Amino acid sequence: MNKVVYIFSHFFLVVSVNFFLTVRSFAAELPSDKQATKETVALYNSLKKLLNKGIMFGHQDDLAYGVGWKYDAPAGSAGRSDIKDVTGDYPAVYGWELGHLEIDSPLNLDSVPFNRMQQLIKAGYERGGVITISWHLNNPLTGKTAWNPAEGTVASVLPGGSKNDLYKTWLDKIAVFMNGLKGNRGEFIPVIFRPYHELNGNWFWWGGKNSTPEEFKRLWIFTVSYLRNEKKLHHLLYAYNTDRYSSGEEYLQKYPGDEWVDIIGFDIYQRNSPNDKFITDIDKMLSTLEDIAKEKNKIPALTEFGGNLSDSSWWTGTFLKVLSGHKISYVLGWRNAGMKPGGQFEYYVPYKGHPAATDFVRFYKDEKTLFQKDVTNEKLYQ
Ligand code: BMA
Repeated sequence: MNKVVYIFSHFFLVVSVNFFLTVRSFAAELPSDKQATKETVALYNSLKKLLNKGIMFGHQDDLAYGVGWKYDAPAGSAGRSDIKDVTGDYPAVYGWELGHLEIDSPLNLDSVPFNRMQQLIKAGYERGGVITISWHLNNPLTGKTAWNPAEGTVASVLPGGSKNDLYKTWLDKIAVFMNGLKGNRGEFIPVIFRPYHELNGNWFWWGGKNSTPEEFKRLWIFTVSYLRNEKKLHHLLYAYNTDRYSSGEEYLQKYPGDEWVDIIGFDIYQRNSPNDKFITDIDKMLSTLEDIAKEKNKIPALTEFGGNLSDSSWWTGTFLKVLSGHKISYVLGWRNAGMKPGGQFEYYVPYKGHPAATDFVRFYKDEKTLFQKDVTNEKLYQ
């Protein structure tokens, strides 16, 4: 009798373990935040799935302004965009920036009103697009800009440092902003948060020689765990990103660990380098990034770029040429600021009438690139 009970319970155990494993293999994979909201988990899995389909195109501040215009969409319209002016479609990814939120300014460092930004984020999300947010936060030690690499800044914001309390109040403001991002059903809008970008460059107070790997990792982990565990934000995916780099070791030198990162990327600006040199450089970096992403089960992306706008066939002749050999989630063109107060003319994607606009339309029509209409069809949040 005992033997029968034993065999029966053993059989039951084997069946239930198998059942559990089967269910688990069909279930969605979780991002680094194990308590991420339903929509955030869906986005994370959609981004992974989409790697086999194409590369999403993104643009910073796309709905806020472009070359020669600012918030001039007629009330109730879908909103203006340089990308839409040229292609008839919006980008798939919308980049936004929180610099100066920490000092209670109503405008960000590029003069975008934060309340307007929240509305525009919602508009992009409701169309099925992806939201990513960077943060050029001021130097908390000196009160100067993000580009003020004063010695000792990173140590000062870590626990035990003189600016840790101040830094926590800045994160509290980030949390308030993020909590204000809600869709039509009251759900939180998932965000790819990209703080401390270009982390191997020396120009920001957190980057390059301005922090040791240990300090940077502690800064990253403190930030993510404060937002995740203290502020209970569960609609964020985190993007770790460098500037140009020359090896996988360099890329990972300040990597905080898999439990604090979802997306891995780098930023690149072609500036004056010739197209073939740019192709060789970016090709190598993308391959290394894809290898690291596979090994760590993360999502690779080109988190910011600027190309050669004076070449009217750059989009297909150079950029698409190199992208077509890679599987990355998205590329984010930097902002079309137009004429800046200091007299510098800054833009990174063609606007209506620009000599590269025709080629950009070819780039848009290529199967490999995904814009708003493509991702709306993909229902990334379901
Ligand atoms: C830089 C430039 C600046 C801007 C900053 C933060 O690359 O575009 O004009 O203030 O990014 O967005």
